[in-house]
Amino acid sequence: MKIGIVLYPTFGGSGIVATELGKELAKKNHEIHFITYTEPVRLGELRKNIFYHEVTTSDYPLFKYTPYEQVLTSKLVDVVKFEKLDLLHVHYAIPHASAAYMAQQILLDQNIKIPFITTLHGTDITLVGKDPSFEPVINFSINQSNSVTAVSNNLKMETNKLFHIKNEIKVIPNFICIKDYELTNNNFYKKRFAPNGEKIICHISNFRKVKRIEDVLKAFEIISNDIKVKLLLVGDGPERSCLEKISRESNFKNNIHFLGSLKSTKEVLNISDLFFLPSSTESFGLSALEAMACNVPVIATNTGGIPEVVIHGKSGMLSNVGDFKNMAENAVEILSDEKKLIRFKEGAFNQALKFDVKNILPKYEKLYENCLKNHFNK
Ligand code: GMT
Repeated sequence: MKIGIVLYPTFGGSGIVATELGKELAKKNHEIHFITYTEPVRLGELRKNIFYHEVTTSDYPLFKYTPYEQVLTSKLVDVVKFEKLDLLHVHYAIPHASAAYMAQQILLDQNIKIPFITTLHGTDITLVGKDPSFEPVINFSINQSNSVTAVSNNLKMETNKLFHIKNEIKVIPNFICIKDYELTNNNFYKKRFAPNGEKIICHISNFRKVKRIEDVLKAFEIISNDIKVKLLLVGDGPERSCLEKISRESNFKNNIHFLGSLKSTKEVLNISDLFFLPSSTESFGLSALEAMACNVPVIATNTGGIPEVVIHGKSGMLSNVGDFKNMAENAVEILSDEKKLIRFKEGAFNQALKFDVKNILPKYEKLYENCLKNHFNK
């Protein structure tokens, strides 16, 4: 199949899932065309069956805001026609689903039929999408999609609650390629950050408010009273400078490291003992899955789709949103008992195996086949 994948190319989970999906499909001899505004961070080197089409906008003095959606639409029309694509798969509804719908209509006018699939990732529904300034367009373009998927049952439920959705939303969970997370020799990094055998806690995100990283700092302070620990914070975003200020003013400043954004997080996860994800909402929690793939148990909140990914008492522990004291207690319970820690590490890895690409990729391939069949039999 020739598939156009539209995505956000940044460190966010939706872009990572879309890029990894394209890479895996390319390995199975599908021809993949990534369409976005800059090279996706996880794309890596040139590969067989993978092409990248950049959407370039130009400024015109009249435009206060660059009309990205229109430029993307034109690019979709161009790529579908020239590369003879079979279908479009757009990740994150805003503005990709409405751009795909528009491209579909323009192509139809030229007697070219192409279906498009929309994958909902979370904030496109739960935070941004429900905003009245986006809602009618999102609602319409989800209903116009030839197939719709959500990354968790919870996101499907939220979408049906917040919008008037007429078509069936199929749940296809996010995935990881477990082989990519194999343990490597990590002594160098371990010594660098934990020279005296301290346990390592880490958090990885885009440092937005929804991640509640201040709860990681509060829990870390409590944990530090009982256990020798170091905290690694990976990523960047609007909350970073405020968090840096809090941490610099704390008694633990020498035990907290802000590492910034990393293209590969495996090296940090491979030296970590616990991963923290105290978000106020999370449709799935891809970073938690990546942690578990590296044998790292997760301390998280029992919100959104997280309980579908992290199993309380097995692959991690869940607390109510904002209950950093309970998160700290759970962390101490796991970290202070070596046998328990090993059991949780095994539990984390076993849970991650369920989301290995070999279990999830066939679901997407089947979806594509059905979508094409339905579209052309209409
Ligand atoms: O986590 C973010 O804020 C980024 C966002 C994105 O769109 O990249 O992540 C969302 O999609 C990920 C991939 O499906 C999910 O794993 C995240 O849980 C989801 N984030 C939220 O729902 C807050």
